[in-house]
Amino acid sequence: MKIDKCRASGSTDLLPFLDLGVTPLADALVRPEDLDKPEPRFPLNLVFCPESALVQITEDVPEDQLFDGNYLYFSSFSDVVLKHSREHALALIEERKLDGNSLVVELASNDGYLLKNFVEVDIPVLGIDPSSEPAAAANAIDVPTLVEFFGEDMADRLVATGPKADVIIANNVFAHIPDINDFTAGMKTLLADDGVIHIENPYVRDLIEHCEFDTIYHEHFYYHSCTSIDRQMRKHGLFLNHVEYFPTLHGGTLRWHCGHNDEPSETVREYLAAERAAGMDTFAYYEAFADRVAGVKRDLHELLTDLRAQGKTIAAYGAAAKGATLINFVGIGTDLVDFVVDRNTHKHGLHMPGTHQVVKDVSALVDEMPDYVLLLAWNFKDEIMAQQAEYLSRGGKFIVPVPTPQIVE
Ligand code: DWN
Repeated sequence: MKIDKCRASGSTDLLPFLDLGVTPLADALVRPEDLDKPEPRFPLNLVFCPESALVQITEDVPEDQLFDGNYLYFSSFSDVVLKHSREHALALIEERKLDGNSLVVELASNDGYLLKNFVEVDIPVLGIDPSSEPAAAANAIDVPTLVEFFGEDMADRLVATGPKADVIIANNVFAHIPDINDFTAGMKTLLADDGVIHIENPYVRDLIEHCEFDTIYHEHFYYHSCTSIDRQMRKHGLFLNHVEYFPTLHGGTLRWHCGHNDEPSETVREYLAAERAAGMDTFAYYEAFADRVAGVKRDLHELLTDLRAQGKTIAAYGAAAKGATLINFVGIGTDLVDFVVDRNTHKHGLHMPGTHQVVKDVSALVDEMPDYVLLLAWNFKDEIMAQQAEYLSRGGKFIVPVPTPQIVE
């Protein structure tokens, strides 16, 4: 269903600036027996709202279609993410003096990849995630997880029967919720008076400046800036108080620290001033993006077509959601890329949405030695190229698609 007003501000002044076509759901890998069936497809367009300063997609895909029983994203398949998460947990334990009387709640807690670090030192936690398979994996490692979509109603039920949260962690979820106001109101209700909320999401500035258009897909409703976060928090009596930047995580990620009290650190003033200076609170900053995306699409398709014309073989690495956006928007079918490899065993034997390359174990790279591998999970380039040293030593080459297609050896 197409929105006619901003999901955050309610404004009808929505300014379109990117159209990625009508695409299948990025995490909806296809089972072999379903290859001949039509896949649900939805328009994938971006608009900017001057009132909320929020970039967002125009299509509301029902949440249960996005994060239902066959949502196969497991955070624990990345060593980088596991290390980043452990460091985050240890810093929180130290800074907030967390102990057996504390409560840490993670919204979209996936497979327990983060909360397990608190469980290990007997700090009470609660995971909340609507996707049953990752939640089952979390419960299997003693991370108590409720399989539900979080919102104000759930927050009311939780505080009626238990303590408020000293820490709320919302990593890669504040972009994923169709009703951002209900979700924010729920955090306001659930947070203890002196508690802290840590929200982590890719930074829209990196998306634009590094042309990371493939990170746009239907489960990412929003593409946040410090300005949009600051405005959204204030709307609900919360305040943005600190900003941390992780330039190599998911293509550039910010961690926003929020709370009930308005006590901003210098980082907040610096980021808001830099975004104002760059014009990120205006449409002008976004309107030329589509031309750059079209350039990457043209250059990448030409590169792959030329390599195939030379008789080269090409595979891809990472059955990632961003990979689905890239191969569908650029038009990378099995005529160009034969198969995709991925460490996530839950994805093996399934097929990429729309283009239907089969997903194999990463061992297929050394076994079959394709001449080139399109790195769909480019955000883990260093981790993956180190892991695939054998493939590289035998002459294999990677192609990194963004910000501009590059062959790396
Ligand atoms: O917001 C989201 C981000 C954080 O993760 C979710 N909505 C969905 C998901 O997006 P994605 O699938 O584009 O994320 P990743 O983490 O970039 O996907 C990487 C893919 O590559 C996964 O399928 C796992 C795989 N992988 C691998 O095969 N070998 C990852 C690493 C690090 C590896 O070494």
